[in-house]
Amino acid sequence: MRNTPTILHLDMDAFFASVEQASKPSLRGKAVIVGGLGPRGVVSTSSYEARTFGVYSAMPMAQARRLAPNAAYLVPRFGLYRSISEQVMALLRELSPLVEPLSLDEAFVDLEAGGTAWDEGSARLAGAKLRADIRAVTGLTGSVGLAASKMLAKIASEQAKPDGLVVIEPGTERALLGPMPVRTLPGVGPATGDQLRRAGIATVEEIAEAGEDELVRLLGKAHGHALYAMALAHDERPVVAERETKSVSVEDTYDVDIHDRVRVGLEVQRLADRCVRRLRGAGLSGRTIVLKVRRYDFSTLTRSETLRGPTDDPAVVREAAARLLDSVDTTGGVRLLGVGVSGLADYTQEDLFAQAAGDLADAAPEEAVAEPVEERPAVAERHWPAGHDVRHAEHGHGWVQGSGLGRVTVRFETPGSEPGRVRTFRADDPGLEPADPLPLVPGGAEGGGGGPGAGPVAVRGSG
Ligand code: DCP
Ligand code: MG
Repeated sequence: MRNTPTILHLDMDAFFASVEQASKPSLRGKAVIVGGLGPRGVVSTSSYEARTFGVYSAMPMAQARRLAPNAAYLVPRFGLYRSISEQVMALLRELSPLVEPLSLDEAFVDLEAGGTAWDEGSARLAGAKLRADIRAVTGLTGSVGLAASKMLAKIASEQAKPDGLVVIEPGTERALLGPMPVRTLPGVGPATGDQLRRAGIATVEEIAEAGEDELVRLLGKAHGHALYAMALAHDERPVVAERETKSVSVEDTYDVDIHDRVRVGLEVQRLADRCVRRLRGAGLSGRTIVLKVRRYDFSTLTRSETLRGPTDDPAVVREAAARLLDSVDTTGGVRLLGVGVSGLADYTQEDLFAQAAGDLADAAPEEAVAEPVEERPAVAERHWPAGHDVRHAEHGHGWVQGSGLGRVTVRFETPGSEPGRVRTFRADDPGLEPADPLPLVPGGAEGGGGGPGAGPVAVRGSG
């Protein structure tokens, strides 16, 4: 392991919500919640103001509405988030060829490999300059962690949140990690956390004290060995430059074969949820759901189902995986299960259209994507998803604050303006049309598109 804090981890603060606040002056400093607004929607993220009400990622939207009834509720605009993400990743690539994105808003950078930093002082400067550049180009804040390993760099950026920079000096890692809960370590999810707790191990220090043999006994060879090394702050994983993602999948091997069919079903649901979290984290959706089953005798089966359109909806992936499981005989016992999604697509405006139409038609959003045939009339009609940009012939650029009962309420403001006024129109008002997002920093978007609020942001088109 190197002995300089030259691995950088960047994580943007409340990413989707911060983009919405930068885009909509009236929402700055306010509770903003982004996610699926349909009956089974979940929270993608919440602004820090909304977090004070206890609203967090992955919470059911209905619960969020109870906790924060006065927050602004918006549907995600993935095209916009992706274009901002590309600006941020471009700044990272100026620092080093070794940039490893983990999701739209998160990446590791090996500063030493880029010749950008060689000791603590130069690393600190590079981190501070990066944060300033991100703010100048995107108007957003990101938190930076610097350490001698990926694990510690990620812990550092978590400590830096929001809007900060933390350096973990080499040599101090073990003292820092010791009192932290075991869940801090990569690879420790709720299940492993429970298992360790039952063995009386709650902190990283207690893992180190338990010793490697005990860990291997508890968690199996590979996991136990890896976790023990992490607890001693040994993390040699290199920063790996971006590769094209072909599929997203997760799998679990069980120490004891699972025989109970109900339990197998529950594990598949859990894996489906985990897979979707990863998919969403990467800003992707996919059409083909894959189930992998390794049986007691090591025979391995894969089954797949292709939907009509890409999805990132946990309910859709769960249901498809359950259907696939129906066709697999598991009576002898199962030693490994996996769920994957392939046929990946970037989120497109069309996806959002379908989803929003589903919301308006008061149906579960996934039905608009996964159900066979049957055109919904609402898709052809005009609809106005909450948070999307519009332009009015007379009043100019604004965004949809709400719609329903044949009306649409628009707030007229732009990223560079003062908070704007609200007006209500008929949903079929001929002067009103959907618009592309404007650059968050007036004139700051790449391509230098003229004066304040000039051209629309380049949103990557559908594939
Ligand atoms: N995301 C999502 N569903 C989740 C988790 C995240 O759609 N269950 C999306 C929305 C987030 C983005 O991914 O804005 C980045 O995820 P982070 O975990 O980095 O969360 P935030 O950036 O929102 O907040 P933080 O400041 O804690 O990083
Ligand atoms: Mg983030």
